Amino acid sequence: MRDKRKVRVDFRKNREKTTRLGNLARQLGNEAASDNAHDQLAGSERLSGKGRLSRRRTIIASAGDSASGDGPQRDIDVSKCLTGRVLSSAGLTTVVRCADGRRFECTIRKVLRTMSRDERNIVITGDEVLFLPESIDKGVIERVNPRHGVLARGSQNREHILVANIDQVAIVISAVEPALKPHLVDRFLVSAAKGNVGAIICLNKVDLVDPADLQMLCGIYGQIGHEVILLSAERQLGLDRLRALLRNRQTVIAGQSGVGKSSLLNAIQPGLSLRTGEVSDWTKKGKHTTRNAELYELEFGGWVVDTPGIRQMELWDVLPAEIEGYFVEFRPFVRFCKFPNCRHLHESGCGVRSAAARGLISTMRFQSYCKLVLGDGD
Ligand SMILES: Nc1nc2c(ncn2[C@@H]2O[C@H](COP(=O)(O)OP(=O)(O)OP(=O)(O)O)[C@@H](O)[C@H]2O)c(=O)[nH]1
Ligand SMILES: [Mg+2]
Ligand SMILES: [Zn+2]
Repeated sequence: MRDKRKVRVDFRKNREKTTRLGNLARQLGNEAASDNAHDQLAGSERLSGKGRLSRRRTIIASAGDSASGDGPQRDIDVSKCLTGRVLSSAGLTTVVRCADGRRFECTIRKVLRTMSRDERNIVITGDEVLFLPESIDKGVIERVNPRHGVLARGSQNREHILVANIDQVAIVISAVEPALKPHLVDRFLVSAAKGNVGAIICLNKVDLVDPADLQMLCGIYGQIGHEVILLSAERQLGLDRLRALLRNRQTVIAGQSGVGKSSLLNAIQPGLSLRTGEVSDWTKKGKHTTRNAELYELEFGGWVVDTPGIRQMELWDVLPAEIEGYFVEFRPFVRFCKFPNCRHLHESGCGVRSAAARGLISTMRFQSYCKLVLGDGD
């Protein structure tokens, strides 16, 4: 038996709540939840944050049974609930799929929102939830099971969990259009390691370049233990390798807009028929065609989450001193640093910097590290 205890939770005023949710629904309806729109939503949420919390209420919860690590969980009648996986969660509607294939459009029990520290991450794609069915295809989510394997980032000074319960992230970058941003890859790698998920690197649109130009990049990431696949969704190159790496695993496909994330998924499983969009002629950037993170079952085994393009991958909850640990190739050289608390930036007698200067560590990776520690943009 778990310890039962009473928990005091903040309770928001109904009227204010409805107004905000109205805005949320409208915004999601109009410009949808592109990365940008998400960020704007986060901004407006912040304004209406804690200041409006007014009443408190007491609920019964079990100790040591925390909702996605976020605090106590409310006791519910589990026997009346079904378990399912969140396929997508946008605005007020969450689509949940049971193991037998039935789908339910669910709302979220209000008290879950009340208990949550952060509105944005209450229920996210990939979550395993318990919900109370109300009709053949409608229900109410009562509980979110603890998450493992998450990909998260910081956005507007808050955590934004992109997806939950995954084994690996496939970081998609494109050889050209939009231009390659190695620094973004390094940010994804840190975030993946922090979230306890593996990472593979998918270099798409190789049909547009001479593959020889990509060798250095493949070498850098290959050497630090990541699988790098050269792909072309257009010419159907590298797809068998990609399928093999996704088979029977839970993978999130992530990267900038326009790199071809949805195109690659369509290429490995044409039945998905995901919407894809051109890269703008003018800005050479993608147009945020995919609007929500959505989970799909792969016919050859496994699950994938297609996600909206990400412009910025701000790290969340990673201390500058921690970053060094995520650059695995630095490890052999750290012990040569003169100062035990060396940050490997401008300190004298730095083993890591001298290794970079001698070409033992990639300059590109070393620069990424410096940018991350100094908190430099993109
Ligand atoms: N030449 C070439 N073009 C490609 C390839 N893969 C995708 N594209 C094109 O790139 C554009 C963007 O593709 P999407 O699949 O929509 O990109 P995405 O990463 O899903 O973008 P968002 O959903 O906006 O994040 C489309 O015009 C695709 O036709 C490829 O291998 N080669
Ligand atoms: Mg897409
Ligand atoms: Zn050092």
